[in-house]
Amino acid sequence: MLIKLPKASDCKESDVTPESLYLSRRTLLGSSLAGLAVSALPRWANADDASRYADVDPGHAPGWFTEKLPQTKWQAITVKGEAITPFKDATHYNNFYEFGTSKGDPAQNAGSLKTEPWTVVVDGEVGKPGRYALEDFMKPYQLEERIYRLRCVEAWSMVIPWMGFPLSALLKQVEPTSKAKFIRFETLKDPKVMPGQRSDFALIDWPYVEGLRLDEAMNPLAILAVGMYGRELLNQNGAPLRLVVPWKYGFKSVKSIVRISLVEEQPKTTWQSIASNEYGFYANVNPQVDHPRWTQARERRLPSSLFSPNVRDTQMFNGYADEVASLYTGLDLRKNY
Ligand SMILES: Nc1nc2c(c(=O)[nH]1)N[C@H]1C(S)=C(S)[C@@H](COP(=O)(O)O)O[C@H]1N2
Ligand SMILES: [Mo]
Repeated sequence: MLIKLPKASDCKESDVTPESLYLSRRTLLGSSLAGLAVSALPRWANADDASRYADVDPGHAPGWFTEKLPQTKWQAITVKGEAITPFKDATHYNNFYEFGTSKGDPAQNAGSLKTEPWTVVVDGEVGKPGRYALEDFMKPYQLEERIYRLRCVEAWSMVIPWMGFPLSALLKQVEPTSKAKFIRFETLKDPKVMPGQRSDFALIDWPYVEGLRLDEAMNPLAILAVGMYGRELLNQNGAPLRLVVPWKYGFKSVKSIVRISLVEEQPKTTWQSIASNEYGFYANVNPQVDHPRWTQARERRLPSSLFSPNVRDTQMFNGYADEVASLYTGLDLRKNY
Protein backbone atom coordinates (compact mmCIF):
# COMPACT_ATOMS: atom_id res chain seq x y z
CA MET A 1 0.00 0.00 0.00
CA LEU A 2 2.54 2.56 -1.16
CA ILE A 3 0.97 5.86 -2.06
CA LYS A 4 2.10 9.28 -3.15
CA LEU A 5 0.12 12.21 -1.87
CA PRO A 6 0.08 15.39 -3.91
CA LYS A 7 1.66 18.40 -2.20
CA ALA A 8 -0.57 20.38 0.15
CA SER A 9 -0.33 23.26 -2.32
CA ASP A 10 -2.22 21.10 -4.81
CA CYS A 11 -5.26 20.98 -2.54
CA LYS A 12 -7.24 23.66 -4.32
CA GLU A 13 -10.92 23.99 -3.64
CA SER A 14 -11.65 24.16 -7.35
CA ASP A 15 -10.24 20.64 -7.80
CA VAL A 16 -13.57 18.87 -7.72
CA THR A 17 -15.13 16.45 -10.15
CA PRO A 18 -16.42 18.47 -13.10
CA GLU A 19 -19.77 19.89 -12.13
CA SER A 20 -21.09 19.19 -15.63
CA LEU A 21 -20.63 15.46 -15.14
CA TYR A 22 -22.61 15.52 -11.94
CA LEU A 23 -25.36 17.66 -13.39
CA SER A 24 -25.85 15.46 -16.46
CA ARG A 25 -26.24 12.48 -14.16
CA ARG A 26 -28.74 14.28 -12.00
CA THR A 27 -30.77 15.21 -15.05
CA LEU A 28 -30.76 11.64 -16.22
CA LEU A 29 -31.85 10.40 -12.85
CA GLY A 30 -34.69 12.90 -12.82
CA SER A 31 -35.94 11.88 -16.23
CA SER A 32 -35.89 8.20 -15.30
CA LEU A 33 -37.99 8.87 -12.25
CA ALA A 34 -40.40 10.93 -14.33
CA GLY A 35 -40.63 7.96 -16.70
CA LEU A 36 -41.82 5.82 -13.83
CA ALA A 37 -44.92 7.97 -13.40
CA VAL A 38 -46.12 7.58 -16.99
CA SER A 39 -45.20 4.04 -17.96
CA ALA A 40 -46.37 0.88 -16.23
CA LEU A 41 -42.97 -0.75 -16.60
CA PRO A 42 -39.98 1.34 -15.54
CA ARG A 43 -37.24 1.45 -18.16
CA TRP A 44 -34.77 -0.21 -15.86
CA ALA A 45 -37.06 -3.10 -14.89
CA ASN A 46 -36.03 -4.79 -18.12
CA ALA A 47 -32.70 -6.53 -17.63
CA ASP A 48 -31.77 -5.97 -21.27
CA ASP A 49 -32.51 -2.27 -21.14
CA ALA A 50 -30.26 0.61 -20.19
CA SER A 51 -29.40 1.40 -16.59
CA ARG A 52 -30.83 4.47 -14.91
CA TYR A 53 -27.31 5.91 -14.69
CA ALA A 54 -25.52 7.33 -17.69
CA ASP A 55 -22.73 5.26 -19.26
CA VAL A 56 -23.47 2.20 -17.13
CA ASP A 57 -23.36 -1.27 -18.60
CA PRO A 58 -26.79 -2.68 -17.67
CA GLY A 59 -25.38 -6.12 -16.81
CA HIS A 60 -27.32 -9.37 -16.57
CA ALA A 61 -29.10 -9.34 -13.24
CA PRO A 62 -30.50 -12.57 -11.80
CA GLY A 63 -34.30 -12.77 -11.66
CA TRP A 64 -34.58 -12.13 -7.92
CA PHE A 65 -32.70 -8.84 -8.35
CA THR A 66 -34.77 -7.64 -11.30
CA GLU A 67 -37.98 -8.45 -9.41
CA LYS A 68 -36.91 -6.20 -6.53
CA LEU A 69 -36.17 -3.16 -8.73
CA PRO A 70 -39.71 -1.70 -8.92
CA GLN A 71 -39.94 -1.60 -5.09
CA THR A 72 -36.46 -0.16 -4.62
CA LYS A 73 -36.23 2.96 -2.46
CA TRP A 74 -34.07 5.14 -4.71
CA GLN A 75 -31.76 7.69 -3.09
CA ALA A 76 -32.71 6.61 0.44
CA ILE A 77 -29.46 8.26 1.58
CA THR A 78 -27.43 10.64 -0.56
CA VAL A 79 -24.26 12.72 -0.38
CA LYS A 80 -25.13 16.37 -0.85
CA GLY A 81 -23.03 18.50 -3.18
CA GLU A 82 -20.51 15.80 -4.10
CA ALA A 83 -20.47 14.16 -7.50
CA ILE A 84 -21.07 10.45 -7.92
CA THR A 85 -17.84 8.81 -9.10
CA PRO A 86 -18.05 7.75 -12.76
CA PHE A 87 -19.02 4.08 -13.13
CA LYS A 88 -15.83 3.40 -15.07
CA ASP A 89 -13.63 4.50 -12.15
CA ALA A 90 -15.66 2.66 -9.51
CA THR A 91 -15.38 -0.55 -11.51
CA HIS A 92 -11.79 -0.32 -12.80
CA TYR A 93 -9.88 1.00 -9.79
CA ASN A 94 -10.42 -1.70 -7.18
CA ASN A 95 -8.91 -3.49 -4.24
CA PHE A 96 -9.80 -7.19 -4.30
CA TYR A 97 -6.56 -9.01 -3.58
CA GLU A 98 -8.09 -12.40 -4.37
CA PHE A 99 -7.84 -11.25 -8.01
CA GLY A 100 -4.47 -9.50 -7.85
CA THR A 101 -2.85 -6.54 -6.13
CA SER A 102 -2.92 -3.93 -8.92
CA LYS A 103 -5.92 -1.63 -9.11
CA GLY A 104 -6.82 -2.93 -12.58
CA ASP A 105 -6.44 -6.63 -11.73
CA PRO A 106 -9.93 -7.22 -10.27
CA ALA A 107 -11.68 -5.85 -13.38
CA GLN A 108 -9.43 -7.98 -15.54
CA ASN A 109 -9.54 -11.23 -13.53
CA ALA A 110 -12.81 -11.37 -11.59
CA GLY A 111 -14.84 -12.47 -14.60
CA SER A 112 -14.06 -16.07 -13.69
CA LEU A 113 -16.00 -15.79 -10.42
CA LYS A 114 -19.33 -17.62 -10.73
CA THR A 115 -21.96 -15.86 -8.61
CA GLU A 116 -24.93 -18.06 -9.56
CA PRO A 117 -25.62 -20.27 -7.69
CA TRP A 118 -24.29 -18.67 -4.48
CA THR A 119 -24.70 -19.97 -0.95
CA VAL A 120 -24.62 -17.88 2.23
CA VAL A 121 -24.21 -19.51 5.64
CA VAL A 122 -25.39 -17.79 8.83
CA ASP A 123 -24.12 -19.50 11.97
CA GLY A 124 -22.67 -19.11 15.45
CA GLU A 125 -24.56 -17.41 18.26
CA VAL A 126 -27.95 -17.14 16.53
CA GLY A 127 -31.38 -18.55 17.26
CA LYS A 128 -31.96 -19.19 13.58
CA PRO A 129 -28.84 -20.43 11.82
CA GLY A 130 -29.15 -21.35 8.17
CA ARG A 131 -27.64 -22.14 4.83
CA TYR A 132 -29.33 -20.25 2.04
CA ALA A 133 -29.31 -19.95 -1.70
CA LEU A 134 -28.74 -16.22 -2.26
CA GLU A 135 -32.22 -15.66 -3.74
CA ASP A 136 -33.80 -17.15 -0.58
CA PHE A 137 -31.44 -15.20 1.66
CA MET A 138 -32.58 -11.99 -0.09
CA LYS A 139 -36.32 -12.73 0.00
CA PRO A 140 -37.26 -10.71 3.12
CA TYR A 141 -35.52 -7.51 2.04
CA GLN A 142 -36.50 -4.47 0.05
CA LEU A 143 -33.60 -2.82 -1.74
CA GLU A 144 -32.55 0.73 -0.93
CA GLU A 145 -30.15 2.92 -2.82
CA ARG A 146 -27.47 4.33 -0.50
CA ILE A 147 -25.13 6.88 -2.05
CA TYR A 148 -22.07 6.78 0.22
CA ARG A 149 -18.52 8.06 0.32
CA LEU A 150 -15.96 5.26 0.21
CA ARG A 151 -12.62 6.18 1.80
CA CYS A 152 -9.77 3.72 1.34
CA VAL A 153 -7.02 3.63 3.96
CA GLU A 154 -4.65 4.39 1.03
CA ALA A 155 -6.05 7.96 0.97
CA TRP A 156 -8.21 7.84 -2.13
CA SER A 157 -11.99 8.07 -2.11
CA MET A 158 -15.09 7.76 -4.27
CA VAL A 159 -18.83 8.34 -4.03
CA ILE A 160 -20.75 5.20 -4.96
CA PRO A 161 -24.49 4.57 -5.30
CA TRP A 162 -24.89 1.15 -3.66
CA MET A 163 -28.07 -0.92 -3.55
CA GLY A 164 -28.68 -3.12 -0.56
CA PHE A 165 -30.48 -3.50 2.74
CA PRO A 166 -29.65 -2.69 6.36
CA LEU A 167 -27.50 -5.27 8.11
CA SER A 168 -29.76 -4.72 11.13
CA ALA A 169 -32.65 -6.26 9.17
CA LEU A 170 -30.68 -9.48 8.76
CA LEU A 171 -29.77 -9.49 12.46
CA LYS A 172 -33.45 -9.21 13.38
CA GLN A 173 -34.19 -12.23 11.15
CA VAL A 174 -31.52 -14.52 12.59
CA GLU A 175 -31.99 -13.58 16.26
CA PRO A 176 -28.53 -13.22 17.87
CA THR A 177 -28.27 -14.92 21.28
CA SER A 178 -27.22 -12.98 24.41
CA LYS A 179 -23.67 -14.31 23.87
CA ALA A 180 -23.32 -12.65 20.45
CA LYS A 181 -21.01 -9.63 20.76
CA PHE A 182 -19.44 -9.43 17.29
CA ILE A 183 -20.27 -10.29 13.70
CA ARG A 184 -17.71 -11.97 11.48
CA PHE A 185 -17.75 -12.06 7.67
CA GLU A 186 -15.89 -14.39 5.39
CA THR A 187 -15.19 -14.05 1.66
CA LEU A 188 -15.25 -17.03 -0.68
CA LYS A 189 -12.09 -19.12 -0.74
CA ASP A 190 -11.64 -20.72 -4.14
CA PRO A 191 -8.05 -20.73 -5.42
CA LYS A 192 -9.24 -22.23 -8.72
CA VAL A 193 -10.95 -18.95 -9.68
CA MET A 194 -9.05 -16.56 -7.41
CA PRO A 195 -5.47 -16.30 -8.66
CA GLY A 196 -4.44 -14.16 -5.67
CA GLN A 197 -5.18 -17.11 -3.38
CA ARG A 198 -3.02 -19.47 -5.38
CA SER A 199 0.46 -18.17 -5.16
CA ASP A 200 2.65 -15.26 -4.44
CA PHE A 201 0.34 -13.48 -2.05
CA ALA A 202 1.04 -15.94 0.74
CA LEU A 203 1.10 -12.94 3.06
CA ILE A 204 -2.65 -13.35 3.45
CA ASP A 205 -4.14 -16.26 5.31
CA TRP A 206 -7.24 -16.78 3.13
CA PRO A 207 -10.18 -16.45 3.30
CA TYR A 208 -10.44 -12.68 3.79
CA VAL A 209 -12.14 -12.04 7.14
CA GLU A 210 -13.70 -8.89 8.54
CA GLY A 211 -15.83 -8.06 11.54
CA LEU A 212 -17.86 -5.49 13.44
CA ARG A 213 -19.00 -5.03 16.99
CA LEU A 214 -22.67 -5.96 17.20
CA ASP A 215 -23.79 -2.38 17.96
CA GLU A 216 -21.82 -1.15 14.94
CA ALA A 217 -23.52 -3.78 12.81
CA MET A 218 -26.91 -2.57 14.07
CA ASN A 219 -26.20 1.03 13.00
CA PRO A 220 -28.62 2.01 10.23
CA LEU A 221 -25.75 3.06 7.90
CA ALA A 222 -24.31 -0.48 7.74
CA ILE A 223 -25.65 -2.35 4.73
CA LEU A 224 -25.22 -5.56 2.82
CA ALA A 225 -25.02 -4.53 -0.83
CA VAL A 226 -26.06 -6.53 -3.89
CA GLY A 227 -26.03 -3.71 -6.44
CA MET A 228 -24.49 -0.42 -7.56
CA TYR A 229 -25.40 2.26 -10.13
CA GLY A 230 -28.90 0.81 -10.46
CA ARG A 231 -27.72 -2.69 -11.44
CA GLU A 232 -26.32 -5.81 -9.77
CA LEU A 233 -22.77 -5.65 -8.36
CA LEU A 234 -19.92 -6.32 -10.72
CA ASN A 235 -17.62 -9.16 -9.70
CA GLN A 236 -14.69 -6.80 -9.10
CA ASN A 237 -16.82 -4.88 -6.58
CA GLY A 238 -17.66 -7.97 -4.55
CA ALA A 239 -20.59 -9.65 -6.24
CA PRO A 240 -22.97 -11.03 -5.34
CA LEU A 241 -23.02 -9.83 -1.70
CA ARG A 242 -20.72 -7.45 0.18
CA LEU A 243 -20.63 -5.33 3.28
CA VAL A 244 -20.62 -1.51 3.08
CA VAL A 245 -19.75 0.46 6.25
CA PRO A 246 -19.14 4.01 4.99
CA TRP A 247 -17.66 5.50 8.18
CA LYS A 248 -14.81 2.98 8.16
CA TYR A 249 -11.83 2.52 5.86
CA GLY A 250 -12.69 0.53 2.75
CA PHE A 251 -10.96 -2.67 3.85
CA LYS A 252 -13.75 -3.28 6.39
CA SER A 253 -16.26 -3.55 3.51
CA VAL A 254 -15.62 -7.21 2.78
CA LYS A 255 -16.55 -8.58 -0.65
CA SER A 256 -18.19 -11.74 -2.03
CA ILE A 257 -19.44 -12.96 1.36
CA VAL A 258 -20.17 -16.67 1.89
CA ARG A 259 -20.39 -16.82 5.68
CA ILE A 260 -21.77 -14.55 8.39
CA SER A 261 -21.15 -15.65 11.96
CA LEU A 262 -22.29 -14.16 15.25
CA VAL A 263 -19.49 -14.65 17.77
CA GLU A 264 -18.55 -13.95 21.39
CA GLU A 265 -14.97 -12.80 20.79
CA GLN A 266 -13.63 -10.04 18.58
CA PRO A 267 -12.74 -11.73 15.29
CA LYS A 268 -9.16 -11.70 14.03
CA THR A 269 -9.37 -9.78 10.76
CA THR A 270 -7.23 -10.17 7.66
CA TRP A 271 -5.54 -6.77 7.72
CA GLN A 272 -4.84 -6.98 11.46
CA SER A 273 -3.11 -10.29 10.82
CA ILE A 274 -0.96 -8.74 8.08
CA ALA A 275 0.13 -5.67 10.08
CA SER A 276 -1.64 -5.03 13.36
CA ASN A 277 0.36 -1.85 14.00
CA GLU A 278 -0.99 -0.35 10.76
CA TYR A 279 -4.51 -1.73 10.45
CA GLY A 280 -6.81 -2.04 13.42
CA PHE A 281 -10.13 -3.70 14.11
CA TYR A 282 -12.09 -0.44 14.25
CA ALA A 283 -10.59 1.30 11.19
CA ASN A 284 -12.84 4.31 11.59
CA VAL A 285 -12.00 7.06 9.13
CA ASN A 286 -10.15 9.65 11.23
CA PRO A 287 -8.18 12.59 9.81
CA GLN A 288 -6.45 13.06 13.19
CA VAL A 289 -4.93 9.59 13.40
CA ASP A 290 -2.32 9.09 10.70
CA HIS A 291 -1.32 5.80 9.21
CA PRO A 292 2.26 5.05 10.36
CA ARG A 293 3.45 5.63 6.79
CA TRP A 294 1.25 8.49 5.56
CA THR A 295 -1.18 11.20 6.61
CA GLN A 296 -4.91 10.51 6.76
CA ALA A 297 -5.77 14.23 6.91
CA ARG A 298 -6.44 14.44 3.16
CA GLU A 299 -7.62 12.22 0.35
CA ARG A 300 -7.65 12.07 -3.44
CA ARG A 301 -11.23 11.97 -4.70
CA LEU A 302 -11.32 9.88 -7.86
CA PRO A 303 -11.09 10.58 -10.72
CA SER A 304 -7.80 12.24 -9.91
CA SER A 305 -4.86 13.02 -12.17
CA LEU A 306 -1.48 14.68 -12.01
CA PHE A 307 -2.93 17.92 -13.34
CA SER A 308 -6.18 17.70 -11.43
CA PRO A 309 -5.32 15.82 -8.23
CA ASN A 310 -8.74 16.52 -6.72
CA VAL A 311 -7.49 16.51 -3.14
CA ARG A 312 -9.84 17.29 -0.27
CA ASP A 313 -9.83 17.19 3.50
CA THR A 314 -10.85 13.91 5.05
CA GLN A 315 -13.82 14.19 7.38
CA MET A 316 -14.17 12.57 10.81
CA PHE A 317 -15.95 9.23 10.40
CA ASN A 318 -15.89 10.02 6.66
CA GLY A 319 -18.61 12.65 7.18
CA TYR A 320 -20.94 10.34 9.12
CA ALA A 321 -20.10 11.56 12.65
CA ASP A 322 -23.69 12.57 13.43
CA GLU A 323 -24.82 9.01 12.79
CA VAL A 324 -21.99 6.99 14.36
CA ALA A 325 -19.89 9.05 16.82
CA SER A 326 -22.01 7.92 19.78
CA LEU A 327 -20.89 4.32 19.16
CA TYR A 328 -17.42 5.31 20.35
CA THR A 329 -17.93 7.54 23.37
CA GLY A 330 -15.27 6.73 25.95
CA LEU A 331 -13.14 4.82 23.43
CA ASP A 332 -9.60 6.11 22.80
CA LEU A 333 -9.62 6.37 18.99
CA ARG A 334 -5.81 6.66 18.88
CA LYS A 335 -5.39 3.32 20.59
CA ASN A 336 -8.38 1.75 18.90
CA TYR A 337 -7.51 2.70 15.31
N1 LIG B 1 -12.55 -10.03 0.02
C1 LIG B 1 -12.01 -8.80 -0.09
N2 LIG B 1 -12.74 -7.73 0.26
C2 LIG B 1 -12.23 -6.47 0.15
C3 LIG B 1 -10.89 -6.29 -0.29
C4 LIG B 1 -10.13 -7.45 -0.66
O1 LIG B 1 -8.96 -7.38 -1.08
N3 LIG B 1 -10.73 -8.68 -0.55
N4 LIG B 1 -10.35 -5.01 -0.36
C5 LIG B 1 -10.98 -3.99 0.51
C6 LIG B 1 -10.49 -2.65 0.26
S1 LIG B 1 -8.91 -2.31 0.77
C7 LIG B 1 -11.30 -1.66 -0.28
S2 LIG B 1 -10.76 -0.05 -0.40
C8 LIG B 1 -12.63 -1.99 -0.82
C9 LIG B 1 -12.72 -1.53 -2.26
O2 LIG B 1 -14.01 -1.71 -2.77
P1 LIG B 1 -14.30 -1.37 -4.30
O3 LIG B 1 -13.25 -2.05 -5.13
O4 LIG B 1 -15.68 -1.87 -4.58
O5 LIG B 1 -14.22 0.13 -4.44
O6 LIG B 1 -12.93 -3.38 -0.76
C10 LIG B 1 -12.51 -4.03 0.44
N5 LIG B 1 -13.01 -5.40 0.47
MO1 LIG C 1 -8.82 -0.03 0.90
